[in-house]
Amino acid sequence: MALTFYYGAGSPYAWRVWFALEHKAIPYERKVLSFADGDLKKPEYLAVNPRGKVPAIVDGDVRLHESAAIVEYLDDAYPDSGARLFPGSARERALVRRLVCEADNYFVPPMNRLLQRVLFAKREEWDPERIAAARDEVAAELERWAGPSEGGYLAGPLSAADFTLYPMIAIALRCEKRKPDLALRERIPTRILAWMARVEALPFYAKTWPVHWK
Ligand SMILES: N[C@@H](CCC(=O)N[C@@H](CS)C(=O)NCC(=O)O)C(=O)O
Repeated sequence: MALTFYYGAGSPYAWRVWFALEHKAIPYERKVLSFADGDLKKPEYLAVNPRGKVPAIVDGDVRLHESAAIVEYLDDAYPDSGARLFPGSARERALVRRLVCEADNYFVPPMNRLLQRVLFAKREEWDPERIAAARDEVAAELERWAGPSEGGYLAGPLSAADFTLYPMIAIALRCEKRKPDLALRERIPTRILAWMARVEALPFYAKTWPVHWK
């Protein structure tokens, strides 16, 4: 039986897992949950993920939530399928893990502040100073990222690091769609924009783009 992937459109964490499943060429059935309809808090989903968040997977008798753990599981459970999410030597794999930790620990907090202040706030409650401060924090964090290395991606070859950071930047940029004068894109280092273009050229990229962002 194919692995079941519980997904919510626009979730950068669910997007990470979708990228990983595609990269690993693992057969899966994707179940789309609706935030608006409260699907994530329904008993049938809470039985899968008691935290009521996406993503989650069910693979045989394995139930797993937390995107970083899912991505690690996919690489461990399907070592011979598709390409590795944590490729290379111990040292190279450690770099992938470090970048995943950095994205989750250091990019997410300012990203969340920006989302809260723009995407999830009513326009009439927008506070330009607090929005600009969050945008500056996101931009400052991206200045710390080296961008693509020799293999063309964040840790060299394409890896879990790319699949983690890309959706986070994409949702931050989504704020600019709602607030065109946000001026975030112009603050993103060109090396990061060049790396994003490489991710956007991946064959499975288009199908993973959140449907309501089209
Ligand atoms: N640390 C979790 C974060 C998951 C998460 O926060 N998902 C959000 C969507 S981006 C969610 O499901 N929120 C619904 C809620 O909290 O009610 C992961 O990496 O999977």
